[in-house]
Amino acid sequence: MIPEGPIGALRAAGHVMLLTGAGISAESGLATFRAPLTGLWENFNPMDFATLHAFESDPALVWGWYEWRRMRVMQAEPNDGHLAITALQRKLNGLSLITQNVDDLHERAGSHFVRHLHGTIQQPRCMACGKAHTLPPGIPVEPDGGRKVEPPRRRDCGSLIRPGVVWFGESLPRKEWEAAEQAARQCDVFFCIGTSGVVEPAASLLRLASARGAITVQINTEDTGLEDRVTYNLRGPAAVVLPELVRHL
Ligand code: BJW
Repeated sequence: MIPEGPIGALRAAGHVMLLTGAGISAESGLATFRAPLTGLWENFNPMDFATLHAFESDPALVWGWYEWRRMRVMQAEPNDGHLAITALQRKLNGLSLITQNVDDLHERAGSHFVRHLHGTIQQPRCMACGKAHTLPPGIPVEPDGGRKVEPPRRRDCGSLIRPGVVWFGESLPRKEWEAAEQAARQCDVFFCIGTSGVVEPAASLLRLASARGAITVQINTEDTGLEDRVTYNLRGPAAVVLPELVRHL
């Protein structure tokens, strides 16, 4: 049961911002990062897989892990949460969709102008010049997250190709970040959906929106510690709560 508050806020809003995290893709079968037992960081130390130092130390280990994750993304389908966001985007005039996710499930659900703060797993790039590298078509075949795979090299300069994601200690893509900050400053309603809110600077967007007077709404299956900071806390899976919210509009 959705309370009247967030429904009324959405109806009245001129500009709505959605910040999504791994939880929105959980019901598509993609692991989140910090869930007890099943989270990626429960089973793989982020310092061994999600830093530039890790890639430079053992490129095949890190590339193999991202190929395994890319395979999982390509096999996954958007869920009712992604689809509800697309419906929301069609219903409302001003909606900024900012995601921390590296998957493309928002796009495959039909959403437009998705801002990826932490990059995208389908768009690796050259280590030396940053130029995008096109991967061969088809789903990579990787049996698990532990197999090493040598990363490709650029033909012309021989430089290594790296995953197109943002690792710890790296800056976020400037244009994406500026767009996210601007949306957080301007929005009337801010939703954080399926994110633990622990990774900076993405987590600061809620504080920014809140400081600017936006109504803030959290959708999450668990407590995150943000409950006292948001105006409304909607407990439940995004794939259930979001379609219900859209139905009420
Ligand atoms: C459901 C659900 C369902 C489940 N329905 N909900 C200030 C203070 C402290 C530290 C820092 C700071 N500023 C910077 C830092 C360092 C660092 C950081 O934040 N560290 C903290 C973790 C301590 N940040 C950075 O390094 C960032 N860069 C940066 O700041 O650059 C400037 C700089 C440069 C040099 C030095 C210092 C600063 C970059 C961060 C990059 C994060 N990268 C990752 C990996 C991306 C690639 C990959 O996919 O492998 O991004 S880490 C990982 O966490 C991934 C995610 O996008 C990100 C956020 O995770 P998310 O989405 O919230 O997932 P979970 O698992 O945490 O939560 C899921 C939630 O869903 C849970 O709450 C569930 O309950 C819920 N859920 N099922 C609804 N069905």
